[in-house]
Amino acid sequence: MLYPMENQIRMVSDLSGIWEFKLGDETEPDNVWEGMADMELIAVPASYNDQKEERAYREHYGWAYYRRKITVPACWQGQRVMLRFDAVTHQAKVYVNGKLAAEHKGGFLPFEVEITELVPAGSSGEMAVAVDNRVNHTTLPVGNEGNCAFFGSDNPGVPGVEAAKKWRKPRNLPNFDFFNYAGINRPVRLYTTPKVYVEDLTLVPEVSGSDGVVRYEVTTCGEGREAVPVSLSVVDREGKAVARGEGARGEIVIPNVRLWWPWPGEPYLYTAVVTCGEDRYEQTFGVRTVKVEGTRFLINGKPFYFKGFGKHEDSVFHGRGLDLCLDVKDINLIHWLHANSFRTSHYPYAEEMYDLCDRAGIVVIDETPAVGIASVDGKDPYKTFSIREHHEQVLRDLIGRDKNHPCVVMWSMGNEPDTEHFPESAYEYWHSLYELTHQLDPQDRPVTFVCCQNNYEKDLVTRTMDVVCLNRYYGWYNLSGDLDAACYGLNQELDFWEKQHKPVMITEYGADAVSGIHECVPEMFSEEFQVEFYERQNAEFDKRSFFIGEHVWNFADFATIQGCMRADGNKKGLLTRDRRPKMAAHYFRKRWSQVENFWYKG
Ligand code: BDP
Repeated sequence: MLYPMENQIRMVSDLSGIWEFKLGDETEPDNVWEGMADMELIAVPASYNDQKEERAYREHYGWAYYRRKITVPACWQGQRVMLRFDAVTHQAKVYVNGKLAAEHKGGFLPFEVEITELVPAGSSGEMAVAVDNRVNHTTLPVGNEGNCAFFGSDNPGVPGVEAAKKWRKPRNLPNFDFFNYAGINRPVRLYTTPKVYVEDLTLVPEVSGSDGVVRYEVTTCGEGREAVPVSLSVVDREGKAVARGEGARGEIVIPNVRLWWPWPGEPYLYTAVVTCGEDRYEQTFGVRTVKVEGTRFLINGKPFYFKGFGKHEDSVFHGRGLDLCLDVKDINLIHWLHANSFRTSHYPYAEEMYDLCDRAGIVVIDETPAVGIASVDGKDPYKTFSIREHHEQVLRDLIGRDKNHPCVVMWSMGNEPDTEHFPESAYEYWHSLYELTHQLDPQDRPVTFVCCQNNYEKDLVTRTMDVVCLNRYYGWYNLSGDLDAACYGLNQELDFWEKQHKPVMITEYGADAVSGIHECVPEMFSEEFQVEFYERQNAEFDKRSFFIGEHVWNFADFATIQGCMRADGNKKGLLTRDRRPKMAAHYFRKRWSQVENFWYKG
């Protein structure tokens, strides 16, 4: 789905601002307007959870309602008018003037609906959005039904505890370690297109000698579109047209192409300008190649070493809501740290972030929200969860949204599913999605998923991915505090992976460190331990030629559900939640300044 853009043809009206809001309950709204008295105020875009000092907001379970007036200006007459939501978490029903106009499942990808007839140009309408924040065995991410909390303290079987359960209110029990922030988390916009319009654009850039070769396809829509001429021209950074194609599809050549390189190389961007009759759409793109060859990950034909993090969209007050200032700050911090990449753990991020990464030369592993696919009560999640269809849809929509970004170099289908206890089911599930992902991506980028600490000898899936991505907590969750033993365990495992002849990277490793706790003899939770943890394990990674990258867990501290394993959230950040560096940030800044993007392992 194309990002809504403003240019000399298309108009955009941003609906960010103060909306009206009310918490609902578990019942699906029949007539959403009935619950609309006594509304409160809420900022959009942002999660609702931290906007008011009430447990009901923080721990809400079920539906919530948003309302505002929308106006379509009279000067939009004759245009097609779209209403677009960049992300509503996790499920949405949109009503315009009392009519259900759109429904969407999944909290991290956009959806849109045409409202040209519903709200004619020159008039206003009432819009209500019902949002459901429940996660269960049909949603991605997955929530646990029943009383099995992720970091729970339910003590099954203990009499008093069992008896107390009847007092437990229904609640979200996320099977994932980030706070279940919900609401209208990303912008809502009205935008126009002419009646015959560009619906989609696919760009597949390749390199041939010193030239760039771009295969393109423009999908157009609207009555009479067959007769409307389509063209695409490529404009360089100075605004000069460097290639042109006529027709909805074709192949064009950019002579003496300038490639997109990860920072500190030059992330050169071109703009594809598409016209379709009256309509016009502009899309920036970069020319770069991505390929896995043997145990190497090649960008523009050179072996790349990933230096970076798993991140979260998470900030004070906004929750998971779009915060452009924070995104820019994070990009600058990534440069400050001499990092070159991150994974959008554990869901697709806001579109604006990918644009920033394109421009700033930051490499992205783009992840779906498939997190928490783990066995409950010993049952096979692949047989008991109803997620496959939704997962396929998410992959379609994710690739549809992000396919043209040069920053995206690999797709991650999900994070830490069970691959050990039901290895055959896991293989069947993930391998069919792996094939689908390859089919769906016009650029056919590498595909992976991220595997959790497990019995890697039993796991049949991880070894078949294009890149083996490992989340490992040697020295933290296991062999806690004992870094000698941790390094021994890690090396045993690395010996196993060496024999698989695949590129291997660590996508998570880390230790909680509470900013300000210092020790002469480093122990867990101190800043010194966090540094030592990384120093010791990085020294092992450096010895392995097939090892293509280190992604620290996490870029910054972040909010989680309360539980006996978390004090004010997860503290594995190199930075605090308000982006102050811990000692480990300074350690990595120095290390990564000496680790080149290319040829680090020769
Ligand atoms: C990993 C998860 C990540 C957690 C991390 C942790 O992928 O979401 O936050 O552990 O426990 O297993 O810190």
